[in-house]
Amino acid sequence: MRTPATGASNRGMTRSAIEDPNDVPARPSLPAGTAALVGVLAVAAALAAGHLVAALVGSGASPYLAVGNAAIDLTPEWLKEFAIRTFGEDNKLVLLAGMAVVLLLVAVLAGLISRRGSLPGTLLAVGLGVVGLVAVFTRPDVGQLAVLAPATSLLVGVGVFRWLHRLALARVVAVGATETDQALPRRAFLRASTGVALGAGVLGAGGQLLTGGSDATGSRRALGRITPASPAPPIPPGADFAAQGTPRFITPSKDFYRVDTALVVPQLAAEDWRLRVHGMVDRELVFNFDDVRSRELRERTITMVCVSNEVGGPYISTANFVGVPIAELLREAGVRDGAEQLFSTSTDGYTAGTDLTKLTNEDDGAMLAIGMNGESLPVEHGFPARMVVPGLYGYLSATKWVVDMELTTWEAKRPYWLDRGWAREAPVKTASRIDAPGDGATVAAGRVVVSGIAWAQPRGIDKVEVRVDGGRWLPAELSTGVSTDTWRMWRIAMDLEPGRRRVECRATDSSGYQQTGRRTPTAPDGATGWHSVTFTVG
Ligand SMILES: Nc1nc2c(c(=O)[nH]1)N[C@H]1C(S)=C(S)[C@@H](COP(=O)(O)O)O[C@H]1N2
Ligand SMILES: [Mo]
Repeated sequence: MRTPATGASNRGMTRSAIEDPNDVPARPSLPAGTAALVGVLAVAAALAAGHLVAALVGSGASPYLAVGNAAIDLTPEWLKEFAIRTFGEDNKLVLLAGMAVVLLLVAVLAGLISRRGSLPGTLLAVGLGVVGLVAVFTRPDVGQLAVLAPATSLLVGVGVFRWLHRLALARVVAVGATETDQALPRRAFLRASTGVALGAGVLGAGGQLLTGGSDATGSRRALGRITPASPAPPIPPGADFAAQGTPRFITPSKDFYRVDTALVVPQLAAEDWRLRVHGMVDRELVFNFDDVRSRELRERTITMVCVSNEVGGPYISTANFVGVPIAELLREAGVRDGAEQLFSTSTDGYTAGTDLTKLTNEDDGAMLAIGMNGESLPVEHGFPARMVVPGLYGYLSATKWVVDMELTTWEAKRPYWLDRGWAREAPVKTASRIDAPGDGATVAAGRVVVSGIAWAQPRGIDKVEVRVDGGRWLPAELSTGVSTDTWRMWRIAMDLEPGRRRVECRATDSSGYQQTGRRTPTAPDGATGWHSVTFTVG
């Protein structure tokens, strides 16, 4: 009978027969470490070369980033939600790091399966190259030249792999030869592998430098301040309770939440930007940046919130946006009967579909924004131009780096998130959050000030109530109202019993609707439920 043990001993015998020092091995074999090194160096060289070429033909062409972007688009919704929940705004860094680990493993594998001959690893390298090619080819934001980058990666990867493999094998074959005959191949391999490592570093860094010193940052700096003809009313004192732990009323741009699918922030210079308005319109329009900037610019204070914001979550911020009403642009284009959505496209291929009824009335405040908090839009918030629509979650209204607006029907065009489990229409839900005390905090006994935010754009907040340990709801004090398009802060001083206390809050909007306590997840159209925090009164 054959057992695992006998099988093992059989193999053991076979091997010792081959390795008999008196036998000349039929084919030389690379040590595992050397084989792995060859694989890793080849992949590093491939990536670096591709990255450099991508810097010349458009950063979306970088095979590594293109694969990452494709991964984002292909990731199932639950995993994306999990990544956002777990890693917050670092989720893309985690993805890139995860890809690096996978690539490293594949590179090591390519080496290890090629210890005797370079063919298996070559095939794996070609496979990897094809993945890069397909990823770049299917990016919506790159030109035709873009395939040069992954093609370079493929050629360099395969070439370097075979070259180093040959040198490494020559070194192995030389073992057993005389001292001087050994030294030559060993030095050749050493020199080649060091050269590849250094070369990859230089090419990769060069590519990074070329993309990093991007057009957008320089272009943005050159624009200076964006000054509106009609500024937003000044924020009154008492609009926030920052001293008691709420956010400041206007979120500094650097702290403004950021959510998008872009692995590298799209780089679009204002000089190169065009916005095309077309589809079901009487007149197709094309704007450049100066066309927009020289119009009568308005400023509006708007609170934006992400549909992925969990109950109590951080994806909400407020800014002074400067731009032109979308209603004005649509009036000039002349929207035809039958148009239902404004289908907007970003330079990186992201799309959103906004219900036209939210855009045609100028007073509703939907804008094509080119400024934020007195400056041009920060690059990561959509420079040179984005949409902002008060009262709608960002995913279906707030397209950043927007370059195209098509008037069309729901039937004709399907925006990005629609096929990924999110609703076609999603007005902002009435909601509230407790900011202080923090969950798990310990506060001194006596008077405790509980504070937070509430929002219900564009209806506005009328009331916020707080209760302790499931007791009676007590009304909180509201901050000075600014606009129904913005959040509102609240606070309440309470005498709390020592021990662990659980506090909840709920808001009522100006339509009289009271925030539901029913907990629902963020998909498909925004989470509901009361936020609660538990802390210790000590
Ligand atoms: N081009 C582009 N625009 C986009 C997105 C995106 O992924 N790509 N995400 C949207 C989502 S989901 C939200 S909530 C807002 C966030 O805008 P912010 O990053 O400026 O806060 O942008 C919207 N606009
Ligand atoms: Mo969002």
